[in-house]
Amino acid sequence: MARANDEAAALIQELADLLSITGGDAFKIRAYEKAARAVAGYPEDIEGLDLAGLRKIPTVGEAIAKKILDYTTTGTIRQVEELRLQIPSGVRALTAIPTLGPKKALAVYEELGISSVDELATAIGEGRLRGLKGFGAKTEENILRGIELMRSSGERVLVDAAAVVADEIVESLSALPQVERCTHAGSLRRMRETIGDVDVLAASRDPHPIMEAFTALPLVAEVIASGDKKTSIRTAKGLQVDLRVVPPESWGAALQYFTGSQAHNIRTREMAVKAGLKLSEYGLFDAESGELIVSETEEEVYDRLGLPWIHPTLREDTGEIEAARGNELPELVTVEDLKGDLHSHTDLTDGIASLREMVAAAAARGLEYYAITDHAPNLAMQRMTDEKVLAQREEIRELQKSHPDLTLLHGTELNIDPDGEVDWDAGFLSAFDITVASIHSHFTQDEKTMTRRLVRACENPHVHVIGHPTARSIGRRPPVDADWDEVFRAAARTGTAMEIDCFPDRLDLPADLIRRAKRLGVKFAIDTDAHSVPNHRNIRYGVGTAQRGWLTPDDVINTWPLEKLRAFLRKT
Ligand code: DGT
Ligand code: CA
Ligand code: CA
Ligand code: ZN
Repeated sequence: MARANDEAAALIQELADLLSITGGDAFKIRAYEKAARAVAGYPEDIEGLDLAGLRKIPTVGEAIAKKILDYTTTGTIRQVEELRLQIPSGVRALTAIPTLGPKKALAVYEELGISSVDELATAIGEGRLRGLKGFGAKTEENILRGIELMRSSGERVLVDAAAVVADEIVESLSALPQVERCTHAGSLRRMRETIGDVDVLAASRDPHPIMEAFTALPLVAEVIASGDKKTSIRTAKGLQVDLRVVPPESWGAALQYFTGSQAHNIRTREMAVKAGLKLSEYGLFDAESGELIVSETEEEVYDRLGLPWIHPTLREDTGEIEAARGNELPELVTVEDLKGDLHSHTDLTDGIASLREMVAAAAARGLEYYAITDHAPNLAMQRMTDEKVLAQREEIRELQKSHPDLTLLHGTELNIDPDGEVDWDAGFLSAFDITVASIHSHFTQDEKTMTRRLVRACENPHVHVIGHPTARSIGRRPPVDADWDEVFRAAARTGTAMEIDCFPDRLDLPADLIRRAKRLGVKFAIDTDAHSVPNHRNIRYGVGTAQRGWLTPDDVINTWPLEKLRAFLRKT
């Protein structure tokens, strides 16, 4: 449904990028960027909307509405096509480096004739950027980091892009009469933060029509290989999907095999061998007789290996087999355990929905409490003021009356400045129900300075949650450098929660750091950081990340009843 919205948003964002290369008006560029986010987050399908309908999208005025209409009628935006022709493709190739802005890309292209990422990496190695105005050693280091990030993310996609495709396929195939079971497996079932390809598994005695229906799905752009056991396709966006069809009596073994990880499977296969069994993609067999052992569920497979069922998010061979053997697997936190969300934005700052709409979305999630945490004044571009935030508090009190089952908390997202200080004074801060404090600038401080900065934020009695603590953006901005154990010890000591931000390009804290923090006694908040109504759906990715970090409901403060949460927020 949202595909037209996503494509239009991508074109508007490209327009902003192209304009910033050609030196367009900064105000206009910002307006396009904002509109791109608004279109992507708009719950209604833009296909079929007329000019008046399009103008109802927040932040979309007459001019942008016309461009969107251009897209929905012609499939493209004419101005984008024109600008593409004006800008050398070499410059555009360079702007794909996340840490290289359009101006600098243009400079290396014009001054040095560099028009590819490889050429740029070589030029930096040879010191050829040294003479250029505005290019210091720090810039070079940043560009190299960006190139590295870009190369390491390779062809992988963010988890939400894979999940949307997988959901659509599983839904379509499940409706076929031949399909007895169907689900996704692979890294997506394990909730890895990036996905190489999507693996879908179906159980049936009649695979042929299923494969035919699969290759005929509208999202298929190319059939890579087709057979009755396995068929692979590629979507228009270049994502590969492998579909395997297995007989129903092998479902459990096949699902276990294709969920992986490979490292986990090596361990389970070894255990099978020791038990006189053979475990493969074709099923679970008696090693001696070769007889198939019916294993319709994963539980039966693990049970045969002498283990309790292991949750897919734990299957990375990082201690789960040992924990399973000792009956010490964690009871993982689930979406249903969450009673509240402690980080969200409205159109008072950079959100695109009103307070009323965001609160309605929280109520629809069945939450018991919900914090509104718009940006604080030091993030100047958000134009927050004391008056605005106090007026919002009044508005929330008023709105509370129509939501007897949902407690509204008035909070704010503070900015941790380079020294670890935050916006507003203690008096003003103490009137908020909750605060989230985040790093929004000075991302490249050295480890010692950054550690001190985060520790000071934890030590602030008015800071309750550290928002997206590493400030990374997957594939675009590396995590900040800090001595995380020291930060986590400070968080545990002061009763400051670490956030797990659910945005698929953040997932921050990442799972490995969550596990380290948990060992040091830290508590967590799984927050959507929603800037729109549909952003609430990202909760599954944050919960998946928390599960990969082995968290139980008790580790997560927003699974707690409100009274227990309030006691935690008193930070004594
Ligand atoms: P990805 O696609 O790179 O994000 O990661 P996965 O884990 O989805 O990997 P994929 O798609 O190559 O294979 C799906 C699962 O199938 C994998 O997690 C384990 C299983 N698998 C695939 N090939 C092998 C193999 O050669 N040996 C073993 N033990 N398992 C395999
Ligand atoms: Ca895969
Ligand atoms: Ca695969
Ligand atoms: Zn936020």
